[in-house]
Amino acid sequence: MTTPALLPLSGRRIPPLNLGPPSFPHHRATLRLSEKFILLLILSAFITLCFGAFFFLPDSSKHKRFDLGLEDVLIPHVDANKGAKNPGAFLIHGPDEHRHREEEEHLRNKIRADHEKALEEAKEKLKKSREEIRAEIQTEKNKMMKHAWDNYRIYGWGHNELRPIAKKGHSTNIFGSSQMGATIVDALDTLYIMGLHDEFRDGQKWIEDNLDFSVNSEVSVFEVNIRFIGGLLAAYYLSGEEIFKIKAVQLAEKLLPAFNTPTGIPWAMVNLKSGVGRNWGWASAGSSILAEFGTLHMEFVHLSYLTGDPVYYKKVMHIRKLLQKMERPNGLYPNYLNPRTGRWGQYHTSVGGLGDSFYEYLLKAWLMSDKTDHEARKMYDDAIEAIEKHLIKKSRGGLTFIGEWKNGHLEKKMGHLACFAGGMFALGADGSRDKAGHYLELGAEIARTCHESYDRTALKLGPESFKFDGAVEAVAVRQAEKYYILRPEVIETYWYLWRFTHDPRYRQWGWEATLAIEKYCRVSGGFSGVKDVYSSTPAHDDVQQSFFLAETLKYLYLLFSGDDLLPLDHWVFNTEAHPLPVLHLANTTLSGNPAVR
Ligand code: DMJ
Repeated sequence: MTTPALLPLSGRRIPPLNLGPPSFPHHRATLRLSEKFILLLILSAFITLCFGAFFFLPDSSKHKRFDLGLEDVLIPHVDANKGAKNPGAFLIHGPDEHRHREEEEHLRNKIRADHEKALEEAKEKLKKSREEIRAEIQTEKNKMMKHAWDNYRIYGWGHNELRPIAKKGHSTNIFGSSQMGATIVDALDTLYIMGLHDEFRDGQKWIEDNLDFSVNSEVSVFEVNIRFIGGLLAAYYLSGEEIFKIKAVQLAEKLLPAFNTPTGIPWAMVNLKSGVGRNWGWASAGSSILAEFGTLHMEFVHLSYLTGDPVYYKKVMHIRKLLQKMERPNGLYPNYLNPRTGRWGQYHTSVGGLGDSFYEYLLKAWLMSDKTDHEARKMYDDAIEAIEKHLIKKSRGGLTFIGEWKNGHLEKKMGHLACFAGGMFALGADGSRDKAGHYLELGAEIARTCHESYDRTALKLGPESFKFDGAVEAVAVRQAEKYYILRPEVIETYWYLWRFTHDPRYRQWGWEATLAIEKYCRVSGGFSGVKDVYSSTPAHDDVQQSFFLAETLKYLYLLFSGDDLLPLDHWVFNTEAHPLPVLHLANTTLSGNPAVR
């Protein structure tokens, strides 16, 4: 296969942070905003020191006051036996006077020495090259990622996830029964973006040597698509390493049998070896889930683009056409669709779990097509209009929330997952039917509500789900909804809002979340979720989710980086935060172009 014209390939070498294809704006030669900020900090530290010196070094007016005999009153003398509270301790008695002056002299010398040392350090810092300063900033910014990755590397290598307290591997049924290194694949692009190139190469080596999809293992089609195919494609586009594309295509071939249903709506799960598919036992009337079969488009379009094989594109377009033909109660898409009968299951609509990324992918299909996929944009606009009409409300206290629609009734409950919608509304504002300002505002309101859900807890971390019920606002009520599992959605929304508004509150809120994660989720073996965000002494759940490395830490990093890092007019993030480039498909037909890219 030839190399896609889109890519800046450089053989086996991982190129520096030149993240875009040749037509993309290159990394600026000048210092980024954050670096300028650090330089400014150093400079202001220097100035502060000078002021400090001015105020703290011996000053003659004080000596004059001593001469006037006021020193007894002005300088408290702490008697080790009696303590400063003893009124007598303020008096300096004759025999102590000499010792007191010696102590003062000693203190002055110390301040002077400290001052000179700090001054030297500041001077040294200013002597450093731009590259050295940049490297130091990088180290500070990716410390959390290093901690998460290094511990996974030590205790969970090759397993899907990590138990950071038990210090061993972990997995759930979404990844099947095999060790597929989900954390490695999910984390690759974050490592690359953060400049952790040794770690990236380490991950790449594991993938080359170990990642094998011919295993008798039943996996979630959706999860494997967003984390593995999305992760591999992003790693390929960023690094240009062919191995990632090869693995992504191998895996996609293994997922194709899931589409062998009477309607072409895929099963939720498929056995990678036998190709046998089935749905989750808990899903209404044997249905497939909207957010699962509706979150394949981005990756599958890229697969057809990269391989020249239309099969992937056709599968996802078939799903879209089928959905377009279906009647929608109140204009809303229910979360459940039976892949045998093609009928809706329970009439439950949500922008949180079960529905969320379906809406996200309609918008992103349009963005990814360089805004030419008008069909996707219209489906998004229509869906959001119905959602706004039926699901979005304001609480008594003035918080905008997205409820869940169940059989004609609005449940005033919002999931942490639904918090991603703040970012989605902001991202979709441009291109909306004359309502750009409205959607940006709506995105900001959702961000505020989700921030409140964090702020109203003991840990300053958000619960899995929160209610709006009478006096209860943005607070979890049931014990089973009080956990935080290192999810990214709120930070994701802060980042999009920051990119579009540059309102400092989003960095402030992101910083609050960072401190809370550091304080309550960091353990010696990595990062863990917590079971109750309202308890000031929370128990850990002992799971370091792969999406923490793929999404949460990446969004935080981007929130504190310049806008020229992965600009949004060139990159579209899949629902697991894996960046895929905008496709300029002017003369390309994905549905059957034999050209191999
Ligand atoms: C991620 O795997 C993806 O963001 C998905 O769309 C739903 N949420 C989880 C993390 O919370």
